[in-house]
Amino acid sequence: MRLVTPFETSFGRTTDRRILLIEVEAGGVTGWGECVAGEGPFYSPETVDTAWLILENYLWPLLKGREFEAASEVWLLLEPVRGHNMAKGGLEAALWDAEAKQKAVPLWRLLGGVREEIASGVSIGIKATFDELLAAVEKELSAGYQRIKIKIKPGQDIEPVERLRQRFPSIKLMVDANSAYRIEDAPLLRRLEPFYLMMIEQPLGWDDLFGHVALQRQLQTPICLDECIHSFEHAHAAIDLNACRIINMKLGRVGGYTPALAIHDLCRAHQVPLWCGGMLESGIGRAHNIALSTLQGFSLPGDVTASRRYWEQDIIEPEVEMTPLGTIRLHNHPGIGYQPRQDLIEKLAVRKAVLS
Ligand code: OSB
Ligand code: MG
Repeated sequence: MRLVTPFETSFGRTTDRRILLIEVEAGGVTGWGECVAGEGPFYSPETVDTAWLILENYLWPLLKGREFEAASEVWLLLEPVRGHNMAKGGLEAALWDAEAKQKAVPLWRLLGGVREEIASGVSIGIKATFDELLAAVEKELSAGYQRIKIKIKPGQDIEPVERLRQRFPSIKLMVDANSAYRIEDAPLLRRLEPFYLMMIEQPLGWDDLFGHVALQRQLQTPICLDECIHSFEHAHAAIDLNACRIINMKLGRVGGYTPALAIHDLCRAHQVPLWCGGMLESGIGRAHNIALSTLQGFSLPGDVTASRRYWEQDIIEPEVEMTPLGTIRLHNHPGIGYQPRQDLIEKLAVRKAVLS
């Protein structure tokens, strides 16, 4: 699927997405999930191709013919496979959708969600010029989005933030570095402090908890971890060691709803604010992110936005829409609450495997 606008981060530029969807038949109903792995191993070690291989050769055989009462049991069944969280997360999420449909309840209610409307923010990629960035920010603010996140990298950091802050003194503003800096850059990152950012997301190495502990000690601005949080144990360590003050939750990065719910409860117990991240998902992954964002602990606006920001035509019906107040309203249909458009999915599909 071609993105409406290419998306650039410190680790690369994405123009087209290759999206791996998982459709499961369980207990007489059909559930849908999306594996959020990227095209290359640049955000995390997984890719859409490794996920395909792991799903087919290792995850599916663990579930084949197994009886289970609830999707919450699936995470443990998949435990023999180490890592490959995005492959697991897509499969596990599809089974949660199936369970909700079987019980004829919206997935967000099955999960224990409490919000009928979630707050929406945007993630804006790195632009060639400041004028382009400014135009993008103005567009999103006038659409009503509640907070602006811009991607930064060395050489495109202090100046764009300073100029945006001058122009918009009172918006909720944050940056995401996607691991582009090293601890030696602490003095540079401290130059962001005067701009009272909500947070700096994942400044250091994708697996570097220790570095973030050292950096957070030198910063007033909260660090938010994204890439580093790939399990309950990493979330626990990050919180206990003060490696961050805020956590970005991604269903795929942690391996599905079961670990996401455990991390959610941990964050609530420690009063660590959470928000839901995004991975340039199609409508199916987007619908799951919306359901997850209804949990009590998701107290900050997430990177969960309307379909039209990404796609000319999304693969769900209806598409995800935002209210003028920068929120997304939940549906009360069973499961994820949006219908996959099978005709369009069929037309876009380049590869298909049926496992039984
Ligand atoms: O770091 O949050 C990130 C997109 C792809 C990979 C990593 C990230 C992102 C985004 C975009 O920031 C979030 C979205 O709008 O889907
Ligand atoms: Mg991020």
